[in-house]
Amino acid sequence: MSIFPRRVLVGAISSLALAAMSPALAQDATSHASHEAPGGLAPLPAPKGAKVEILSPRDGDTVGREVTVKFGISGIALKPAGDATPGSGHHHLLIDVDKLPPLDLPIPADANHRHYGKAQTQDTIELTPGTHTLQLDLGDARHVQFDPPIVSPRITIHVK
Ligand SMILES: [Cu+2]
Repeated sequence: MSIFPRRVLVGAISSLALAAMSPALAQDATSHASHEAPGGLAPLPAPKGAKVEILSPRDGDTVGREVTVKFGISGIALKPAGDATPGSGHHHLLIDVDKLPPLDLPIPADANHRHYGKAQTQDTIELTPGTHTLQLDLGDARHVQFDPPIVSPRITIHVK
């Protein structure tokens, strides 16, 4: 005599009703009624022929850790930040920046985006050994880039 194990067929799987009680977020959204783009600053048109250029160092140069960068400008006036003379701007040095910042916002001010709001035409910066890129980017009185941006070629330098 053998006892056959009885097969238990589970015919139906009862669904688990997870009663998730999500607390209602009572957030007031009325302040978003007149929503604007985060930047919203209109870039000024770049004067025809306006140019900026890194006069030194030169592309491909090997330099020491302290590097004096000389800024060239033509076809547009150099003015301090805050001076809204039409057709003028001030230099910004972009260090190791691959992509230009948004056009409708002031250029960020940080270690990689240096402002020369006193209309300086050069700066001595300190870099770590290795390869770095430098690029000039002109900004208007509000530190906003032009449209199209007035930028120098991006140069690569090697720091010993
Ligand atoms: Cu600036």
